[in-house]
Amino acid sequence: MPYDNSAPALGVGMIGYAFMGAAHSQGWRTVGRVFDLPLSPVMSAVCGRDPEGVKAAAGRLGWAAAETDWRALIERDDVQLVDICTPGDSHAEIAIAALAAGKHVLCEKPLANSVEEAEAMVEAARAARERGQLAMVGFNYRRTPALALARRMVAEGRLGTLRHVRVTYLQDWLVDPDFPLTWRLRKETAGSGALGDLGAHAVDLAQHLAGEPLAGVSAQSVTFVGERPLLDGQSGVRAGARNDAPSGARGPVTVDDAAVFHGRLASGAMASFEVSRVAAGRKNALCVELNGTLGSLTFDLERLNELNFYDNTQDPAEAGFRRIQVTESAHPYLEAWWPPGHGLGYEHTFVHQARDLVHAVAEGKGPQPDFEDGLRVQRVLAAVEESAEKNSVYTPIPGSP
Ligand code: SOE
Repeated sequence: MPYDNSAPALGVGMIGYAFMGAAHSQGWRTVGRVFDLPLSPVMSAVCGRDPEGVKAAAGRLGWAAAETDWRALIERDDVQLVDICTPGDSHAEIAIAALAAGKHVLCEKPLANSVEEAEAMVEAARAARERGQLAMVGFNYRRTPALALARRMVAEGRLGTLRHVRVTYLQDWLVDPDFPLTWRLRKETAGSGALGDLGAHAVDLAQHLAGEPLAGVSAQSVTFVGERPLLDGQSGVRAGARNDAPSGARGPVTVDDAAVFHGRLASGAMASFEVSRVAAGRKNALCVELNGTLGSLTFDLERLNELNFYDNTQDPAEAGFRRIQVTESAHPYLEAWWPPGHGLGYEHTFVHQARDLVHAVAEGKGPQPDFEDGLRVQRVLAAVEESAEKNSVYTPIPGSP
């Protein structure tokens, strides 16, 4: 959808239009209206297999045209950047083809369904980088202002030497045993369950906030509900959607419902993780805690405009956690938004992601997180699966110190 911005156009084509596609569309629709950008994103075309569905989505989400074949979308002259919002089993094929077609790529997380696919994507991104193309993976939570502030504080040494990084990411949309067998519950489409869906964010954030990789892990994972109602035709639906027409038949769930794992970061700090989609009452509870020799930080996505800081250099008589309201123009991304004190939400992380990617394309550098970051996470996910299969045997992460 065009808007008044005199900067040169950057044509965007998006593949997939369910939950993540809607979130990315929100980012592309809004970014040029809030931030001053060196390029003006134009929502050229969206792609999906169902002709009626994709046409309706184009209208609803603000895309100028609809395609039903992703190969046609990546060949379009009005598309310079391909945004991949499909299930993980098609990420590698689409991203590699889009890079070969000379396009920049934004790919949803987790980067792929296997380490091998992620390695091939990194290879393709490296070759494309030589030609000036960029490839980014969508770990959007890095761009929550409070977590961007946390990253800044850790990098400035406000926490001293890190001792603990603790990340839990809990949801409850699979508590109901009759929730249908969507693509997110099948290994061949999603790669893994809560692990790839939520654990990918948790691992990326731990490594990003600490500024160092995990060296290895010991893990347990579990599938509590082994069979779920089949969907008619087994088409995927957005997370949270209910099956209105259950056929009565059930099929096997082939991914985890929950996983718990721990390990050490390269510096020796302890890192621990718990991810679940069956934690009743936890809706989108991504909680992060960092403890260092000079202080601690805590964050909860369900209160995303707040960051709690314990400064261990304070007078002990007055020491205590201080709640920083991350709503001020001094905070990351917030100068462009509302007057002081007015908070942001989930969707703003996608606007910030689009902002940073547009800058990276214009400046020809970055963007972070790139496909190498995505591969680093993928290796951790694979190590977690391997360790869990071997009943928690410590599993080193290849390539980590
Ligand atoms: C579903 O569990 C989901 O939408 C994830 O796939 C997203 O990455 C996360 O941001 C919210 O939960």
